[in-house]
Amino acid sequence: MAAQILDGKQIAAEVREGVKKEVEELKSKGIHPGLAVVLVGDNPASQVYVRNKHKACEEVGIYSEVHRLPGTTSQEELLALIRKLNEDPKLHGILVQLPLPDHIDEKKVIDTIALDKDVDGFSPSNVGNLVIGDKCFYPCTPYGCMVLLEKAGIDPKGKKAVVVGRSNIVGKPVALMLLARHATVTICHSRTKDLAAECRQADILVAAVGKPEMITGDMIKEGAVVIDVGINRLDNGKLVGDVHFESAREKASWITPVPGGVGPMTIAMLLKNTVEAARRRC
Ligand code: NAP
Ligand code: LUD
Repeated sequence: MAAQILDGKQIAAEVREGVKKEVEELKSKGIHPGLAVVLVGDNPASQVYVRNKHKACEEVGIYSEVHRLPGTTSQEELLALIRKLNEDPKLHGILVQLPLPDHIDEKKVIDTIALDKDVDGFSPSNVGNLVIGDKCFYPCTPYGCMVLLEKAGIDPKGKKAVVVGRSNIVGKPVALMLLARHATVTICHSRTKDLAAECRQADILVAAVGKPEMITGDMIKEGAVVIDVGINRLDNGKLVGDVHFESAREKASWITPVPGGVGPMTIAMLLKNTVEAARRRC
């Protein structure tokens, strides 16, 4: 039986509607949530994502400013801008779009963002709080994955979750969030011995690898829920995930499409975190 589609585009629209109401409520109390997005260089995908983040803010009434800096910007110039944004009371969130040019130390940049404005949730303290289950910002993409599961009515409790990928921005945090929801979690990576066997154990499979269509239907347990985080642009311009959609769909009970799955959720959860940051300030 073909899986049901977990429609990220639709669910993201619902999240944005909720955020819009929260923004109105905050504005009635005299608080206008604000976000700064910083883009360094001219990575075409980043340009699309940043434009969409700005548009999404405008739609829900969040004040948004985009700082577009040339790829030749020095690390010190970038850090100086972040320090200025840290001090700006109009701004509740600051996001520096990744990847950064090679000459800039990503860690230094993330460390410079004020903790209470780290709406990406990438700072070491925030991640530490996520690990110990303390109050924190959930990184937007993993947060989006969790909301997708919730909207499909899937409770991770007691289920076997397999996460393919261990990056700091997706794999590790999504594994921690699944663990916090009482799943039994396995994290796979490039040195995992038998990836297919690990994946076949999964009731919930999260793919965050960056390899087009590498997870195929034969690697999926009958009835599994498949969350495809991957965004890969093929030479012919087509956008595909890390999961081979057609074959996986025959096995899964639920599956996210690419595009229209996790991507739009990432942007919606950024809005949610920005409102949360504004709420915490008051
Ligand atoms: P990343 O930093 O490149 O991490 C990739 C992970 O996959 C690494 O942990 C790597 O293992 C693992 N891996 C690579 N080849 C593998 C293999 N053959 N078998 C098993 N594991 C393998 O990537 P990322 O930033 O997490 O992003 C992953 C994908 O998600 C990309 O397509 C990216 O564009 C997409 N993405 C989408 C969103 C969204 O909003 N939808 C957000 C962020 C990222 P090692 O650690 O051993 O190297
Ligand atoms: N850096 C992110 N870098 C890349 N897809 C995103 C993303 C929207 N600091 C920082 O925004 O959270 C971040 N914080 N990321 N990403 C990836 C990652 C970052 C990826 C995809 C989309 C944000 C998105 O809207 C659409 C979809 O999947 O339907 C497709 C858009 C297209 O390319 O056509």
